[in-house]
Amino acid sequence: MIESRRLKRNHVTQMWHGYAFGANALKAHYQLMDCCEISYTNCRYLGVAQLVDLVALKTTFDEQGYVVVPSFADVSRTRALRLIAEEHLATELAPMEYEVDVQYPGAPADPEALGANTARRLLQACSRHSGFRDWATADAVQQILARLLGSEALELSQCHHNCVMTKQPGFSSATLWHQDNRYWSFDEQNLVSLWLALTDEHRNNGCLRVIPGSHRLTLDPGRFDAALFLRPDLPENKQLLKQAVRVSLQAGDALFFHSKLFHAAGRNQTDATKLSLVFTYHAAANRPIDATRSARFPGIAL
Ligand SMILES: O=C(O)CCC(=O)C(=O)O
Repeated sequence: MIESRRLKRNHVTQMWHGYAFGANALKAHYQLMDCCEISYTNCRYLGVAQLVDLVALKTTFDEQGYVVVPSFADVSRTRALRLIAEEHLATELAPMEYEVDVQYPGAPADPEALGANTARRLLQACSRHSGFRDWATADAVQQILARLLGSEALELSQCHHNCVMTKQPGFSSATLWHQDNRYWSFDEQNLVSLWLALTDEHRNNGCLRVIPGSHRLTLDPGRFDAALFLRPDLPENKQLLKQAVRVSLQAGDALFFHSKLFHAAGRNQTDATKLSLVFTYHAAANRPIDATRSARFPGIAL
């Protein structure tokens, strides 16, 4: 059902969703599109079994600022990554960020408050487990990113994201509308994040909402608050937010999104933990600005 909703939303996405698997599908696809370029990765080692039309994917990404690749990670890879995350959560393996640290709506107010030590993110994913790093640097991931960023030479930033995001039952907070460029200081505002759902993500557990096409907007500084969230009180922002759509994901689905795409997420109102593995990439030629948070750790060259 999720799939059919997506298909209705975007015909271009429909083309490659519809022809995602198998040799017959590939033949059918070529009959439909004789000039497309196919990346076929079927590699058990990587845990990726997916046929992706890179041309259609790039078209969707450029238009919408995001694109979903369903079942990008196969079931066993997704499970393995989820188990690592669950173990690190259970043992509170540092470095971690807690709900009280973010002070987002719904977060406990101070370190003594109930739920203050609820996990929000497992930080430094690439260095906390080789499984995370292998996923983040997998060939299939690189092929898509090279197309989206228009560069073969890529870097994975270790300075933000590079984490497992969690939304825990009970004490999770909401993230207000923002562009990820609030975290980044680079020569160019052109970074792409890869969000892999390790568990299903939907309305009730705080899945992402996005404003399609908003990565092409340039808004006056007055539209934002001091923390660079969109001000909800302004009529022009209210108008913009009417275009928001929910990005429901099933475990194993991957969302690629541009650092200028406006997005937000709600609280987890279920009794199960939501887990998402998130990394951000940029062209190697796009450099972090010295002495900013984006230059704190070296990028990982892909
Ligand atoms: O899951 C969420 O609350 C959204 C997180 C997010 O958008 C971010 O960290 O940039």
